[in-house]
Amino acid sequence: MKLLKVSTGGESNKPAIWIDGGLHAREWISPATVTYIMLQLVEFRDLHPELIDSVDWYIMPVANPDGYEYSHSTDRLWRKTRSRATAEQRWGRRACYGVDPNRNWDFHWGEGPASSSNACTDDFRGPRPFSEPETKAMSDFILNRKDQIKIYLTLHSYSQMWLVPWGYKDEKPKDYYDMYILAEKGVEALEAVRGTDYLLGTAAELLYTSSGGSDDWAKGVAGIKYSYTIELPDTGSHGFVLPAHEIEPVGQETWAAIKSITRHFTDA
Ligand code: ING
Ligand code: ZN
Repeated sequence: MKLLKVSTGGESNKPAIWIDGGLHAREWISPATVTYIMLQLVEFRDLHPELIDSVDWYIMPVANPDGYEYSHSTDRLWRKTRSRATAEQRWGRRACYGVDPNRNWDFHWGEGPASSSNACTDDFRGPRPFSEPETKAMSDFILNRKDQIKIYLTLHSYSQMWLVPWGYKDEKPKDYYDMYILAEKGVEALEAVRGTDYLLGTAAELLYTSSGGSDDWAKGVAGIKYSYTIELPDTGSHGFVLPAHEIEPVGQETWAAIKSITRHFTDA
């Protein structure tokens, strides 16, 4: 798995921001948007030097590389990883593949609805938390830097929503207000670019209750206060198969949002 660190070095206690994309294979706008963000951080760093000088960036553009490859070669709408289930994990004779990497994180794993124990479903939670090498590697990396990382962002699609934990239950974290206020800044900056409408709230309230998501783990276990899932465009007319001409505008508006929330940690 490839990870880009963008840093000017120097002090090692600068705030850091983590961004991952492509945890779900078919959500192609996500790796494309993360790539756009990498372009801004590396090639266009002179346009926003303060964001590079005072923050370290950890960026993983393709968090589910086997699934991503499979969605290109064989099944455009593949969601999960590509690990092969054992006979005990599936409910029939057919071979089944893949674990939903956004149900596999070790925080209230397997609780509640929208997370299946059947390996043949799209929301299979896996045989145990962090059964997948992808989620295991990401979580180990993040835990090693949990005090430095101030914002955890994971980009998914689709539905144009800025999701705040919790996803595993209806209640809100006790510092939900702070999380909401920062997210609101991001959404405002995003909407100012070309008027794209985003909804802001918890996954449980806007979509469905489901456990084992990465944002819940980043907040509940790693203790990263500002942890969000961003559901990129659109709202369903193209769904996962967003036309390529949307890559640049989605990149622009998402980057505007990320710049705006990052300033919370750079403007003293
Ligand atoms: N949606 C997310 C999913 O994993 C989500 C929604 C986010 C649920 C965070 C729970 C926590 O189902 C997509 N499109 O993947
Ligand atoms: Zn997703």
